[in-house]
Amino acid sequence: MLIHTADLHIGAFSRSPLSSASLYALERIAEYVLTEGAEVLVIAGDLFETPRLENYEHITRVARTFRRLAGEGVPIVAVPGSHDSSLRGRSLLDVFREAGLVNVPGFRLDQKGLTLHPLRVKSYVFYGLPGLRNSLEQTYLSEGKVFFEDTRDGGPRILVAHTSVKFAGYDPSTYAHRYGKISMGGNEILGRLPQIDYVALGHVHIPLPVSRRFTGNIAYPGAPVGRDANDVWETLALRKRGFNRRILAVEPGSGHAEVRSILDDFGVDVGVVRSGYTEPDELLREAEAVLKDLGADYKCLIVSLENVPPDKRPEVEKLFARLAAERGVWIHLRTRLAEPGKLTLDLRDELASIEELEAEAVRQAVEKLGLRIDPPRLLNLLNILGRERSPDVSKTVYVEQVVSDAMKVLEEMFRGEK
Ligand SMILES: [Mn+2]
Repeated sequence: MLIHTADLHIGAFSRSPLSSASLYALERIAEYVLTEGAEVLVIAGDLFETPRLENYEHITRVARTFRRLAGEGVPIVAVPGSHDSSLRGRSLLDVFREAGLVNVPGFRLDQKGLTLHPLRVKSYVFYGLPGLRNSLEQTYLSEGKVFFEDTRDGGPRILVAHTSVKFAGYDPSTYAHRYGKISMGGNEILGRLPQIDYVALGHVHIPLPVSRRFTGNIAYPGAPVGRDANDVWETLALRKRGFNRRILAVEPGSGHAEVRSILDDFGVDVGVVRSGYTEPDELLREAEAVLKDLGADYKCLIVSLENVPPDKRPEVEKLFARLAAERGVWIHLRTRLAEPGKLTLDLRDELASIEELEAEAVRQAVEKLGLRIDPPRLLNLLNILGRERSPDVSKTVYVEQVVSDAMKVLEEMFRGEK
């Protein structure tokens, strides 16, 4: 039996109370591996949030967990994900592979395509499809350029794949903003594979299929914790449906597998405050009332506020930032501003040029909306987004240039360089 997980994203939620939640999840998964008597732990990509992690305490805890499993005779098979992959072997996963703590099935990338090498671990034969930058692995798949090097080894064949596929009523194209633009059929991929008994997927953070037990040959376990507010929100949605985050216990048969969900909260509890804007004391009382009922180690609060007067938004942000810091809670604040349509500007006639007029309008809008942005920088961003394409520039080049220029400005804004 295998335990199948993916998308731990260790290193995500950095500098927040949630930053060690995925580590705790990994340690809990290791417990399950041992108590369930699994032969192999499969991690289908995105073990780490980035190829390089700087938090040595986190790296040490990962090493300790891996060594514990190794000591108990349980190997780990992992593939690089879109987040932690580095084709030149410069990722943290490569360090663990070199140390003998993780098995990574090999692959070769050349003009012919992507060739996957078999790797025998215990009674299984593993192939690994890495998640590549810009979902390049999907291009190889859809063009039929993924090849499986054959092996004489017997035993169930497992493909560990970090990619986006369509199956079980799930269409990744509707989640394109999160998982990349290309969608393709799961059966389409499976039809091309040499006899594969189970495809252990990673990349999509919601569990698919959402079933406690099923017979099948492909599944996303989903992320145990996730990496951002969308994932925390989905954790809440799953629980409302009587489900939860999970890992999979997989017993491969011939051409299919018996799969069982092991549901767990992984130490994360999520609460929601929905409210119209009121006085800060009242908002705090509402938040405290929800916090009081959160039981787990990692407390998450999603605060959704309507009708926030624009000039009050900085104050509300500070209020919840302080609460988060004081109470060791991860808080995600969504604010909807009150009557944004009523923004009126007072532009004097004597402004000589369009440039002066624009600058003054942006200055007033920033002030009235309570934005913490340097007006010239916002104007610069607006100009980039409104840039026209000249006929001698291709659409692709134009879009890439606009996005790249806008990202530069946005990065400066988020770094707080006013
Ligand atoms: Mn992921």
